[in-house]
Amino acid sequence: MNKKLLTLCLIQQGDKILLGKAKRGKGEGKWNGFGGKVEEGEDIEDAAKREVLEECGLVVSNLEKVGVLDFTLPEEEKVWQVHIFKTIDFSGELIETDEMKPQWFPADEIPFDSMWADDKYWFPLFLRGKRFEGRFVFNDQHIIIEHELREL
Ligand code: 6U4
Repeated sequence: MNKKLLTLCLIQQGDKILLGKAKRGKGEGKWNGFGGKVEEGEDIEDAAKREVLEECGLVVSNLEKVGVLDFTLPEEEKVWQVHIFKTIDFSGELIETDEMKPQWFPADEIPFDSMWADDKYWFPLFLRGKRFEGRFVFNDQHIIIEHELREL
């Protein structure tokens, strides 16, 4: 496998989306959904659930697969393939962890300027309930130099 598999889970309640401000990793300081690396032999959806629990204390179920995006990043040998899920089903107590500071955002107040640069391309599709796939190539200034995005 020449790709690194990652998950990203977006939790929705009414017109609000739960995001977390990352405290470490490549996305440090950015708002994003919850997620991380899929472990060797782990089911992708199970990895998505595990990461949500680890990062914000919630137990999620009924995940819906909404998108797959490939990212080419400088100084990363492997393409990052991010599997994006959405759910409205969650339980447990929302907590801040050493990885993420969670906060609910109204759908029309998503903080795109403090998110990964690709999010402003695909998030509108997600918010309209669409499924999508695509790929983005970043340069070392975190700028997108090439991209494709397709609604499914
Ligand atoms: P873990 O497993 O948390 O150690 P790590 O390799 O540190 O993973 P991290 O935390 O830097 O990765 O970032 C992974 C998280 O960010 C995943 O939820 C996937 C998500 N992600 C990565 N690139 C993204 C991008 N361009 N746009 C986006 N989310 C991205 O919206």
